[in-house]
Amino acid sequence: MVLDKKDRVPPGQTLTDRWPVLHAGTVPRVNLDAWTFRIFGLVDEEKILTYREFMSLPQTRVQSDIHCVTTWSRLDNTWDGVLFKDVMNLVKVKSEAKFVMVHAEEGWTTNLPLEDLLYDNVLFAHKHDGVDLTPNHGWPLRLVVPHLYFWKSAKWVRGIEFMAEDRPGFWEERGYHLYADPWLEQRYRDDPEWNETGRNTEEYYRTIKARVRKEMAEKQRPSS
Ligand SMILES: Nc1nc2c(c(=O)[nH]1)N[C@H]1C(S)=C(S)[C@@H](COP(=O)(O)O)O[C@H]1N2
Ligand SMILES: [Mo]
Repeated sequence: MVLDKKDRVPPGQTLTDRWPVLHAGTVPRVNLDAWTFRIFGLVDEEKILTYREFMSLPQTRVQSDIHCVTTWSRLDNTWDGVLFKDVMNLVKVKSEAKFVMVHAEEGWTTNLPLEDLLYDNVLFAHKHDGVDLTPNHGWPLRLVVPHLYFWKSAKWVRGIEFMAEDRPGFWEERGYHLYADPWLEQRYRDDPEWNETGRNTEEYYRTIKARVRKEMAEKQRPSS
């Protein structure tokens, strides 16, 4: 069944043909020779892949829509990369594992239920619309989870950690929803800033962004 374009846009979202760039902090400089992908946590044996090893895994092309919590959506994106389940098959995951923490450069993280990552269109992508990702969109590798708000689609991924219990990632610790279903508008959890900003998405986002920028600046300031 092919859905009408308007039926593919979740509540509160507006379509864009542009592809905005959004992240906390700066675009990391990545050295492919030193790059590794670590599979750890509740696995029988931890595994570390080099860039070459990761890129030699089975390649899949999928098409999907992007829904960002800041209210833009972009339809029909083509991604090339390696399905999450093909990466997971490299290890034996313990049966207690129910959640995954995705780890990116500079300690950035996001949490997801394991079963959501096993969908046929969830992959670690290195190409968008047929061309290599640019550094600001996550090169050399980013996760793509189309059915959740786009902050779950970690850029510059470096590893996955299997966990028994859910644990909030970077934005989730700062008030973003733990699950993030765009069709249910699961944008934020109830936190003081969300209520203080009158539950206005744009105002909240500005406030929380300002706080994160301040936190990051403090972290980057050389300690005396
Ligand atoms: N490592 C990392 N990945 C990240 C983020 C980030 O700050 N760091 N931001 C997320 C957010 S909020 C969004 S909307 C998307 C934006 O991806 P884009 O810049 O390619 O549009 O990346 C997500 N992945
Ligand atoms: Mo976002």
